[in-house]
Amino acid sequence: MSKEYKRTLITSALPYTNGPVHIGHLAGVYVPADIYARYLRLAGRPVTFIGGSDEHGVPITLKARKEGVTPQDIVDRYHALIKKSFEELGISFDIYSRTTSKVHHETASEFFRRLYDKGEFVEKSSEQLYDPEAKQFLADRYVTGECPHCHHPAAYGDQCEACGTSLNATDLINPKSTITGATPELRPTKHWYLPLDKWEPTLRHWILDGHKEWKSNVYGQCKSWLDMGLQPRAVSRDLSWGVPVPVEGAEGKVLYVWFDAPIGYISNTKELLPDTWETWWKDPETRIINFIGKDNIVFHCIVFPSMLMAYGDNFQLPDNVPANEFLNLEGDKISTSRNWAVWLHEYLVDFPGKQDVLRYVLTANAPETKDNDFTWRDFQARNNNELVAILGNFINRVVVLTHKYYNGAVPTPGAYQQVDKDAFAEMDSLRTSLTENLETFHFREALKDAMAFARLGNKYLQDCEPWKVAKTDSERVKTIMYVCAQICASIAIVMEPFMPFMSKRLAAILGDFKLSWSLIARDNVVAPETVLGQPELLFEKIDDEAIKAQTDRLEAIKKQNVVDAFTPAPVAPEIKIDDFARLDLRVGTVIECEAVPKANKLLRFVIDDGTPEKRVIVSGIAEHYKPQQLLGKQVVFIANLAPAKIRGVVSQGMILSALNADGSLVVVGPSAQATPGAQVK
Ligand code: B3M
Ligand code: ZN
Repeated sequence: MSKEYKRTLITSALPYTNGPVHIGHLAGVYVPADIYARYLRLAGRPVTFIGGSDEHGVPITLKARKEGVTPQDIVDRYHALIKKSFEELGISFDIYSRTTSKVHHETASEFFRRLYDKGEFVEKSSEQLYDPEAKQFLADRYVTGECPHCHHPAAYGDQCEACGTSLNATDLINPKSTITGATPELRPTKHWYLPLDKWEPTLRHWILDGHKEWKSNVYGQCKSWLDMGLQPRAVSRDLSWGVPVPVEGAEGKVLYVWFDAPIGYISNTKELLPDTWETWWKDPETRIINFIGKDNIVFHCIVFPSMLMAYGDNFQLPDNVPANEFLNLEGDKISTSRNWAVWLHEYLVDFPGKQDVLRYVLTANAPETKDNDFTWRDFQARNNNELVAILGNFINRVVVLTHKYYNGAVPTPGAYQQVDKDAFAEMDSLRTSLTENLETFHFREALKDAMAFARLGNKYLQDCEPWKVAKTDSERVKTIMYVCAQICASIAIVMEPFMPFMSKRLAAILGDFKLSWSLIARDNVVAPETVLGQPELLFEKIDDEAIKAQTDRLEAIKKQNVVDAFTPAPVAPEIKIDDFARLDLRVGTVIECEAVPKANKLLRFVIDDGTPEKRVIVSGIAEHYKPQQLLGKQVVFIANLAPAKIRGVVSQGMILSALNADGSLVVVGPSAQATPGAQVK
């Protein structure tokens, strides 16, 4: 931060209300934004923390159509769910509003209108896919068809989920509208474009020269966008859900969701502070910080700033955009559509009262500089080995000992020895490092510094050994326990941004002092005679069973996803009836079955094929069937397959089976009893 600011406006990306929020959103955006907001408040610096739901866009209309409800129903459902779960996690928004609000519609509409009136847009016609039956233009997501790359039969107009290729709807083979099934046709449509190229020199100077301190992932992305050269970008869409384009001749058109959503930050500030909102947006002494995920960088660093500059009127650009990378889950990309996520609202039910644990783990493991992985094992280990064993343990020892020696009343200290002075000095230097890390958005490092206060406390106790000293020097014990109470007080403060629930409980135990950043490492924050609350466990161990329930759930989802993703293999080249007639398929009854020694995949069958000789067939299905499982069952086999020697056994044919989507295998047999040796035609 190069200059002194009077106030900080913190925004956090507005989540789409087409689903609940998950740990990826939390680690990337909301937990860091909340840490920063809480830190500034403790430091006594004016701050407004803006949140809200992004309720427009195509995915919401698609979800509504799929469920047979209105888009409004969808956004009402998820806005309520998201808002409530954020509250429960302690995300301390000053406002959490929504882009369907009246204030927002008016604000976004006025914003567009002003740019339009100032001549900041260019109007352009282009050809787009149109559904002649539904009589509407189709967003890419509303078109499906065959993927031109992998020939998956149901690729979307913007992407094939089978092979991952990005597509244009017009690339699809045999495209169909998902609304009516009709074949779309190309029709011209008019849209408004914001010429980003006009702002390129200003953006270049502002970011590349002026903000070298931005995180390298953010700076790097901006630089590569700018180096590629900016193009005009359409800011309207043919869609019925959104903020209507407020000009004549724009029926059936709405503002592009990425045009209206960032204006939501402004609308929500307006709703919170109807009289003073402009100070938070237009005064150069306001510092604006946008917390976002990496997929939002271009919109926050290029598009929205261009919109603000086009609007003029002294709107301030962000001073920093600390975007995070992505969090993965158990080694796989988090995905709403594949249900591969830990959902916040479910976590809150499965781990009641453990909001701080999630906040802690997501911060300790935050994807600040690269993508990172959340695993339930790591979650358990961090809780048990760090929160319980280091932090909870120190506080518990202090409270228990103070009750044991002094009925809970903090004793009056005597003169300090070197070890006591060292403890304060060390806390002081930790405070410097902690503050520096928070100021520069290095929250993982900041959390390490905060935990170092607890480590320091444990070490102090271990070095001073009050339980031994008590036998010889009761006055010295008073000083030790007094210093311990001061360390606990510093812990309550430094942990507040990260774990506000435990911090509140700890402050209550310490006599409910008012938390303030200026009190870190200070003496006499908890005064002598203060009676400490009863010992309580601030953290509890999380057992293997709770973790297994979560990993089992993920395992089941993974299996389900494989089944859902199944598409039948392409049909083999056509054959003639004569080709089929050469194949001699028959029914037989299994009369013996045993494992083939030293071959873990093979079973040796003796089949009653209606002949006195019977028939031996070796089949590679031992991973799917135990030998006795198929005894007495009827199977279909190829009778005229040339015999082959497999592991020393001559196999006279092949048993037919089907491979299921989930990888399991079933042997094929007749639907009712058949005569052994009967031909299958
Ligand atoms: N809703 C995209 C997202 O959740 C979008 C953010 C808007 S911030 C103005 O990734
Ligand atoms: Zn494909």
